[in-house]
Amino acid sequence: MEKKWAFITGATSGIGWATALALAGQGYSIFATGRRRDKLNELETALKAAHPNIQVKSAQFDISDRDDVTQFMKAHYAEMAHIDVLVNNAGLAKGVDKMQDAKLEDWDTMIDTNVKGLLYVTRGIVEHMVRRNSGHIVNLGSVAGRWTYPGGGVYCATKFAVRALSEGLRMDLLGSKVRVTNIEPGMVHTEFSLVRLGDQSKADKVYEGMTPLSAQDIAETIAWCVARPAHVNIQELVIYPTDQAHVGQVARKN
Ligand code: NDP
Ligand code: 8X3
Repeated sequence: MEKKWAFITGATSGIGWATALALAGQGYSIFATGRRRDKLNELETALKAAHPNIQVKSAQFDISDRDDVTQFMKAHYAEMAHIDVLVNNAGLAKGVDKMQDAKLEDWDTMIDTNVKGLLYVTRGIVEHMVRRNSGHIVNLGSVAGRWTYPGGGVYCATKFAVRALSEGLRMDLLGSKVRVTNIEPGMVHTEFSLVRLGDQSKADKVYEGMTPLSAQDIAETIAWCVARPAHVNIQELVIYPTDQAHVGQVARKN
């Protein structure tokens, strides 16, 4: 039987890494991407050890670099034609500054990665899914794509954009069998806060006294969405930790 392939961006850490393992557990061969080659190698080793029957490939590129993505898609055109599941996971927040104080480079990084990068990768793969009349695109949105919070305006705007893009893509794909799911988690303990705040002790404080979601919680949810029968499309899912009622409303034990 022909292998099924999942293409996962940002698989070097957190939700992407856990999703690679979860989908491999469902028998998917994995095409993992990210910017850190050492982590991609580590993931390849872990996947092959846990799931010897699947195939694993990886590629190192920056999704926010349009030329990089275009070059990758051209060079791997035949392989992209066989991707069954695309998980647009790579993304990040930079800083928590008020807009009047923020660094323009942080805004560029978030918008270029979370919005433009997601679009570049999607464009390279979705045309093949349409041609084959099958496929599933899972986008990593966020509760930040529904509700805004102080110091998060631009990150939230990128995740609002991801929700709009998921909705728009579903409309453009209507009539085909290609599914689009927008996953919208609250607080998940990954490298996210370290990347955002640039300091491990500040990052640790974000999760102090509460139980956040794990990357595996989200990976299992993604795997469940993908495993629904072909006529079922889970369009959107909001997932909070029990200790979080809303953005900024967290129950902490002292
Ligand atoms: P991590 O920081 O652990 O992982 C982010 C991944 O994105 C890494 O693998 C990183 O890889 C990759 N990445 C970042 N920028 C680029 C780029 N320019 N090109 C290619 N890859 C890139 O965070 P999470 O696992 O938490 O984040 C995954 C997704 O989930 C993000 O879209 C995030 O916004 C979203 N999310 C996270 C939540 C949380 O609380 N953690 C909640 C809701 C949504 P590398 O550095 O190797 O390039
Ligand atoms: C990450 C969740 O609430 O930190 O998307 O913005 S939050």
